[in-house]
Amino acid sequence: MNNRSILAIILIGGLIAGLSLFFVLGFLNFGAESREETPAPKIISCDSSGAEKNFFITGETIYFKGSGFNANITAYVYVVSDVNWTDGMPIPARVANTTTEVATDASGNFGVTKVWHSAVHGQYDIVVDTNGDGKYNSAIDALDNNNIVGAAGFLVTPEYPLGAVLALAACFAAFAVINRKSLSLPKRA
Ligand SMILES: [Ca+2]
Ligand SMILES: [Ca+2]
Repeated sequence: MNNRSILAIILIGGLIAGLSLFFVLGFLNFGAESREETPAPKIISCDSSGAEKNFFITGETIYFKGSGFNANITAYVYVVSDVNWTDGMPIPARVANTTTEVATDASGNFGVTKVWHSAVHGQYDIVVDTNGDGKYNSAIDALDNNNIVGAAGFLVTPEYPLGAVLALAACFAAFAVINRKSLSLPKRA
């Protein structure tokens, strides 16, 4: 065998190895993409008509709705104080007097569902634990999270008395007048 044929064998061998690697990587990548086609289910906090709502007043009723679940399952619902979620973490204790279960329909959805009859002041998230293991699994469980500043799913604030609102409005008006005056001062040469 001369040097030329050895070189040719090395080149052909390299080419075959390269092509095989290309196809194997392409196949693995395709597999990853097809897995991503099943997104995690979604939930949102909403009002009684189903419109998304993230700001509530103490004593208001809070609703939620969801889609993208497995069909005809009973999943476990937790309203919890706002936390940072990481995959696999245990779900914190449920807030008292909130809904504990929800059932999905034949399409894997559930419509507007009351989750908390009379909400208490605070920042909260909702998680639906679909496999009932008491842990948050990002691929299969649904979160209502990151909808307000501070990253909570919804906020419940006390209702301010009318007097306080009027006083605040007066402050804003006074501030606007002062601002106007300072703007109309003659400029220095
Ligand atoms: Ca889970
Ligand atoms: Ca929300």
